[in-house]
Amino acid sequence: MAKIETVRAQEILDSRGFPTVGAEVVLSDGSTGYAGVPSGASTGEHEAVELRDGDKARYFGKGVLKAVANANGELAKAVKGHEASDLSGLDAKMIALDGTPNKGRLGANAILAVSMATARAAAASAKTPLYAFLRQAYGIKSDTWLLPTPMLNVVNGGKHADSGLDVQEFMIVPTELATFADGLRAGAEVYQVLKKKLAALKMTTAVGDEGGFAPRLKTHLEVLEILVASIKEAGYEGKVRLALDCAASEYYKDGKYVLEGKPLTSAEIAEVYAGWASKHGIVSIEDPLDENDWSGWQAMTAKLGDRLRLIGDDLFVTNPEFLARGIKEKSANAILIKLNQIGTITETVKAVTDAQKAGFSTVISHRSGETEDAFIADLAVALNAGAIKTGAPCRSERLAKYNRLLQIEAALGAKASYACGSAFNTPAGAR
Ligand code: 2PG
Ligand code: MG
Repeated sequence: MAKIETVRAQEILDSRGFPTVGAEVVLSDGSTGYAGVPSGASTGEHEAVELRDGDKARYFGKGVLKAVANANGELAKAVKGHEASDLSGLDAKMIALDGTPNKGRLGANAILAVSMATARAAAASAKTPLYAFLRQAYGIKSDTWLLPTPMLNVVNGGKHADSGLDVQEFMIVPTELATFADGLRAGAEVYQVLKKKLAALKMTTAVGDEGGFAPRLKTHLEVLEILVASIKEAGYEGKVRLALDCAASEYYKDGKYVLEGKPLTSAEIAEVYAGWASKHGIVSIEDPLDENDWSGWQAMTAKLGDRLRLIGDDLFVTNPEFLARGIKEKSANAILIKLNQIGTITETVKAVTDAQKAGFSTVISHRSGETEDAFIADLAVALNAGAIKTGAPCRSERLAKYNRLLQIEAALGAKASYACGSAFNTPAGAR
């Protein structure tokens, strides 16, 4: 048993060079834990509040000194003496102290930094790896240790690059490999073949925010075709599939989806997606529609849900309340999970377990602005999430997560199993 003694938060920089919150928690037995909070660009309207200073004289208003002061001040005072292994009690205390529905007073960035750093410190105190500690802390009973299938974002568009592509992310998904290490290797090899192909086409091979390439290809179909060709050339035909994150709220204008310059209704764009999916073996589409287009989502799930995982990111914002509506109305069949959309580990775990109970697939996700923190790798294994999306096999803030999963897989040895296509396993699926 170890109690929280000190919280030491500070302003650090994320992978885009903008400020975010880092925090160290020290326990009464001397154990320490450190965590860095990520930050998104294509943020959902209903996400918990990322508190920024707004002081234009520092970092163009993006400083986080207020959030840091809240962590070192009010939060530190409130959590001092709290039993570190009681993560749900700790999170409940911080939520109550904040007192707003969206963590707007103290900041979700401040609260999450304390939540994550405490989990790390408590795991260290218990001399348990973080993934095992999290499972135990939330009373999750399972003998399976599922290594998540990586969704590697190899072509960046939307708000993450200046490629001119409307769709934000084109991912490769190694669904038919034996181990996580084999899956990652397949992803990395396809990525290198893609790079050569783009170079041969005289396209830029500079990368976007998540380490994927940002070629100025004219159409989305062209991207899909070059990806399929790269998979084939790398020798992974039938073993590596495709997935998209449309982040469609970004191209929803005046009630229409403006794709490649053409305004489409939600029913029309569903046809376009269905065409791409059947031709190119797409297994999932994240945020195919706007975050407030609930009826469109419902219709799309009725139409394509037997063939595709339709993943709610901006739609659900990792919020168990939004998810409950989605389950009831059959608005999607999968959820993207981001700790900082909701702001505590406890609420994040609830979103995952609620989704799993309802038969939804769960994908643990990074943000486009990341740190070297690999917390989500442990979280994915702790919860048997089945899939993780954390960028290209390129740039260390992305690889920190993939490399941590390699380490976990090796440590678990024969106890580990690879999720393969299970998160995408639809009855008439592309598997
Ligand atoms: C997304 C994420 C991560 P951002 O939309 O899924 O890829 O992007 O962090 O910018 O919201
Ligand atoms: Mg998304």
